[in-house]
Amino acid sequence: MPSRLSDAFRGQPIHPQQLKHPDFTSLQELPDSYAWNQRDDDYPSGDAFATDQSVPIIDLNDPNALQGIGHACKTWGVFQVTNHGIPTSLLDMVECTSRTLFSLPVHQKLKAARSPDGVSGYGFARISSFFSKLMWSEGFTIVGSPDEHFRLIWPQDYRNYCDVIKEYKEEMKKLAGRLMWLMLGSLGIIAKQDIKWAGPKGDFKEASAVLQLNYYPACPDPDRAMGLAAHTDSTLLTILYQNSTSGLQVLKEGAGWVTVPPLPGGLVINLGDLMHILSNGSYPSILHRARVNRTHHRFSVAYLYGPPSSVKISPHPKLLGPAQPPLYRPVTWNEYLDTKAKHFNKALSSVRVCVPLNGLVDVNEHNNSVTVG
Ligand SMILES: O=C(O)CCC(=O)C(=O)O
Repeated sequence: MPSRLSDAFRGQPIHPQQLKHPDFTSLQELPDSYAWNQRDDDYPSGDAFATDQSVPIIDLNDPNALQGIGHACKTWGVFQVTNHGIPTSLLDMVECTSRTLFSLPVHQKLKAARSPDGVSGYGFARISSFFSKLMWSEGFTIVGSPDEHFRLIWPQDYRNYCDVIKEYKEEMKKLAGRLMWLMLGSLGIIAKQDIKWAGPKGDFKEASAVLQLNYYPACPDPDRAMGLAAHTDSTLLTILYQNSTSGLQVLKEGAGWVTVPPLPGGLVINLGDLMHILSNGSYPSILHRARVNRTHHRFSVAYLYGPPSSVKISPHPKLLGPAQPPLYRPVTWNEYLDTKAKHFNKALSSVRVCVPLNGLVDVNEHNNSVTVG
């Protein structure tokens, strides 16, 4: 994990109002501070309009998975995977850990509260500081080991919960490395030496990651509430587990907000801003948000994956040529997080060095007002 990740957020401390976490279960009506209007974010609001488009599903055992992933990355920037090798029992255990954590009384969870300028721990969505309205969700961010924070919450039996998280992170790391090669392969980058930071074995051993547990309590007025506002992730890629309650939506150009339905045993893979940079703008970093449900609680677990802290991500040389100049300057994950924390809705354009030539379109151009993830 980038060691300076917390520094990247210091410019945007959480507003004190956002530190007073409510007990959602006690709220029978949606407080005004949680009621979102169209003007509270810059994107189409309300329900996704009818579309026959759906996020691609890729079976990782399919011999044509690479082609399927290439197509999904280019046209959507998000897809779901099956046969990914993560045991269902582990997904169940991580959901159970998350459910147990979030169902604790607020005062107990606040023992592990994220500090105003920190990253790890319990609290509101980090992106809350960029919006005037509050989000109907709770989060728990795990950077490195969960031991320190879990010990505060469960002094007696934190070890079991820590073991689940550690195992989950290890398995996710392997899957993320596999997905990286599939995505790179689909861009025509296939040799291990083409990505030096993948390491001698090509297993991306030094990669960084953050685990984000999200909880969206049942909400008395879901149409006016927002679980997590529209944002793109700063990552190379994100692996999202969602429980059986739907809520994740992605913004598909020409179709509006498309719901990504929970797929039993499946995982959602979305591309982040760093992959958009690496692909020189050809793979979109997908704008997404989470809605809430009137009767069902929703849980999701996001594995946010990026390069080692010293590595600069830049448009890959194999994708460049006289008619394809690099669109972005090289950035480390830390530098990009710094940029995103300051200019969240202009982060990609602020690291951009040139406009595409020959009528080529930067696929994230329409996302000019993306927010930090
Ligand atoms: O809960 C979800 O479906 C989305 C979560 C997400 O976007 C995030 O944690 O950054």
